[in-house]
Amino acid sequence: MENLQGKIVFISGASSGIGKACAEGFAQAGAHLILCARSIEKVEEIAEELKEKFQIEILTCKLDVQNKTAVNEVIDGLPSNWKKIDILINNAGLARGLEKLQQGTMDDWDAMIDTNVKGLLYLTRKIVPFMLENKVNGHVINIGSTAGIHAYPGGAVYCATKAAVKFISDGLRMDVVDKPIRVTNVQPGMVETNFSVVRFHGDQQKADNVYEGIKPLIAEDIANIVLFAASAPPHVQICEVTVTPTNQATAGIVHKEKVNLH
Ligand code: 8X3
Repeated sequence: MENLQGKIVFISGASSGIGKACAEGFAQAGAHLILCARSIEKVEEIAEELKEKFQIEILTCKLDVQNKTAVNEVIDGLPSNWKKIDILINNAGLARGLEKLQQGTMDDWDAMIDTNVKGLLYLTRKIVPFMLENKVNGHVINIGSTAGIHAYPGGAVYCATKAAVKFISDGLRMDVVDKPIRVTNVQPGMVETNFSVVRFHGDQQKADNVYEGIKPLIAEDIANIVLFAASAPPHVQICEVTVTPTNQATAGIVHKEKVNLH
């Protein structure tokens, strides 16, 4: 396997969940990190802890990937030695709402499309040229979803954004086929993070119900797969990984043990 020591890894949405778990995994592997999130306080806290524990360098940035101007400014403003990014992890993403489309909230749609699709595109557009200029063995790792393979009721827009992540990954892989750049789309099913709390606008009870009666994946399960793809030898491109809990077959087909019937 490839040594990740000293590589520069850019992670969006690094303040929690899969992004945070990836930060921990790559830090442990000795990589240097650029951690971005809307909450600078949270990423700074994570950075302090990881720097001390693993003796690595970390740059933190406050960034809402929906904001094209902010993406341009943050990436253009990186110190030149930090622009030599080896691995981009497009993790920032969210689901909002589970209403039928005809009852959906347009602001929720904007947040999902602007973050999951446009934000991912903006970062990729800015960072892939650095990989080419710096002649690194670059790697773009997108966090897609099983929701991008099969739609489910109430998920039309979220599922569409993750289908877009799949096709952006496939298209980019073609666009860099003659370059030393790998593109991986990791498509997790149910992962217990703050994903459902965000989807239900902070309703913890509704979020807990999603994972009741099933053992969901945890963020570290996904980080392990991201690390595996990143540390494969440079000639090995893991194009796509789909991972679900054992009792989930597709985005919409889940077996749950009946609990708390009374
Ligand atoms: C998350 C997968 O099925 O919970 O991306 O929407 S699902």
